[in-house]
Amino acid sequence: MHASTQHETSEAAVADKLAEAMQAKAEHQGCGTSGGSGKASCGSSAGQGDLPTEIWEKVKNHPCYSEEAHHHYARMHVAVAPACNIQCNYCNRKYDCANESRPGVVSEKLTPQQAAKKVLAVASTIPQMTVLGIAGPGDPLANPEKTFQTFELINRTAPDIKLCLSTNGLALPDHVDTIAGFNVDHVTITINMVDPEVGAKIYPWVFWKHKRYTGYEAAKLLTDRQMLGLEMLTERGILCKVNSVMIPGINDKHLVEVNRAVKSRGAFLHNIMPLISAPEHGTVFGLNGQRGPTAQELKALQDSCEGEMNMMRHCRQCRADAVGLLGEDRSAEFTTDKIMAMEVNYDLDSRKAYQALVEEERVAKVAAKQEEMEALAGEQSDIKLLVAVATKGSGLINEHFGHAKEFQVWELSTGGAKFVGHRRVDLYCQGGYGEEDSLETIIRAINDCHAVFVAKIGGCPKADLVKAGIEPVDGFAHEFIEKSAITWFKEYLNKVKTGEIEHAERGDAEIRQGALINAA
Ligand code: CLF
Ligand code: SF4
Repeated sequence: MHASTQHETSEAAVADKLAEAMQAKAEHQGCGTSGGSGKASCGSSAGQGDLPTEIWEKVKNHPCYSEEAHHHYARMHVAVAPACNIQCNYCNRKYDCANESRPGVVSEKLTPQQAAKKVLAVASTIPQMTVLGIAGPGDPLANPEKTFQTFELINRTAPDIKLCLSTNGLALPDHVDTIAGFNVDHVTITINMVDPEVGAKIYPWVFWKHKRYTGYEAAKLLTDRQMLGLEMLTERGILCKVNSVMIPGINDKHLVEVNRAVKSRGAFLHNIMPLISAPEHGTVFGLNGQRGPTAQELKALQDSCEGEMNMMRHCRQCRADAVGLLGEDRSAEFTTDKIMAMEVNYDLDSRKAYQALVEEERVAKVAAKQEEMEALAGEQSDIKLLVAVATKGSGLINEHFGHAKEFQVWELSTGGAKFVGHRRVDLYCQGGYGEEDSLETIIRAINDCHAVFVAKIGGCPKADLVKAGIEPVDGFAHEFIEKSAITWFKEYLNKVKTGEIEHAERGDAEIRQGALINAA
């Protein structure tokens, strides 16, 4: 499908859904939308798990802080913060901050006023956009005036939108009170080390109070400020996520210690991201051949930290002007030229009505999963395997194999289906034809999976997938992912039990490193 056709289709779908939602709202008595805070009051507890209610209220519509929410709710970034106060060896300052973006991406910089207009434009077009983040293209707290002016404008004009901030932490302790004053509930700090000896291999310098520090001294200053900032935020009840870039041979083993240190200071979520490094990014690590981790190395580290605290596995390392669900990129629809020419109709009631529908979808998804889990209850098996899923969101298997720009990866066991990551791939279907080269890279990207669930797939890629030992599954098109995966897994276990198939472990998979310009 051409990009424009796809866009028109999704806009039509939003319009239809919105019309339905408004109708439902008119008929529905119990879904109040009143309340001074302007936040939707018709939330469900789908996905709450054992989270305390006050925390759940903060994370339930935040696509980064709740894995379950990321299938349904979108975020946007505004690129108002160009300057940075440190240097990371995985960053080239020609591009966006690599602590919350993939290397090699350049965002369109905005003034706070342009940013506010853009937020209203996106909020009117994408009613499931619930979070505004400032994540670069440099460090938001190295640009405090622009960052806080933007927050002030958004608080005034779009009070239902949650504010989110991502920082390297150097300037954080100086701004904690201001952050709390703007009701920012979510702050991310990128913490790659708690040992300055390790830090000296990652950060050549930091710039603080008009002075440049280098080596051990720079890393010591940075880690002390990061820990202090984290403590100050958690004392104030602000939810903190810690991002860490996994750099094999430099901090991979050390990140377990980082995990313990941030957990003990009250961090809510730890997001261990792979280093993405290639010579064309022009970074120190890219040029000196520093490799990123494989998919299995990343997953093993995330698994080993999981007993300690919540691990984020659905991060897309998105750009400083990202718009849309995680994994989709609609930033091209909202360039400065386009938003300045747009008529903005920010309507809180229709946003809430749409979100009420989303909540119904979430409840239905959880109920379907529950039914299937009951069917799995008597099963005894040590088998644990991965499957890949092509999805456009909403927790559904609703993407064609050839149109998928990424595959979600789910781990299946008798304990159920668990989201464990995603793999970005090159489009297989380009201009109506399948690309053999991209099929090979797709197979390498999901090589650790036993099956791939898709809404539709052609004969050629099907045959090649089977040859590679990956079962293409298209019998659950437009059904819920978790329920379908559990149903398939139950059948798989039966086949193993009856001897129809033999279970075998799969090999490792690749995390895509190159061709990042224009990536979401
Ligand atoms: Fe943006 Fe970050 Fe807020 Fe999310 S992103 S500032 S917490 S709203 Fe999310 Fe993007 Fe990963 Fe960041 S997927 S890079 S974790
Ligand atoms: Fe680059 Fe971000 Fe590091 Fe600054 S904090 S050097 S922008 S990766």
